[in-house]
Amino acid sequence: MKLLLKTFRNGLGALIALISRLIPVKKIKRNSQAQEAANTKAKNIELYQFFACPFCIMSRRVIRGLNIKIITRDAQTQGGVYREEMMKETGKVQVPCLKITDGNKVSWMFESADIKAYLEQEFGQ
Ligand SMILES: N[C@@H](CCC(=O)N[C@@H](CS)C(=O)NCC(=O)O)C(=O)O
Repeated sequence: MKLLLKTFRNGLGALIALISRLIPVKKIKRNSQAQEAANTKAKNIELYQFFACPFCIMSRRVIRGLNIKIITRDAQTQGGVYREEMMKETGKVQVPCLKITDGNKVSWMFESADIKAYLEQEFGQ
């Protein structure tokens, strides 16, 4: 029963993720210099996520709207390198989560609302 529910939830999430990809997002426009600066800054950020998690789908839409490329890391696969890393570094697996690298300093940000606010502050206009 539990497995059935999990399968249903994942299937529904995957469907929502695919539909979300089909629905266009209004993207911020920048001049080429500003876009280059945003791209460079975005290289320091990684999104730890599950493909079909609704909160992750929302975060990915925010990222698309901000017109930046952020590397996504699969934290779902049991025993996977990114799931293990997240567990080791933060003590839990909760997605979405941003890993922000600033020189030698690494910080982890949970909560989709906080992630949205942070990204909009860093990359919004
Ligand atoms: N309040 C959180 C909720 C995030 C959440 O519930 N994430 C679920 C996936 S949808 C999770 O990380 N579950 C951990 C797991 O399944 O191991 C947010 O808005 O980011």
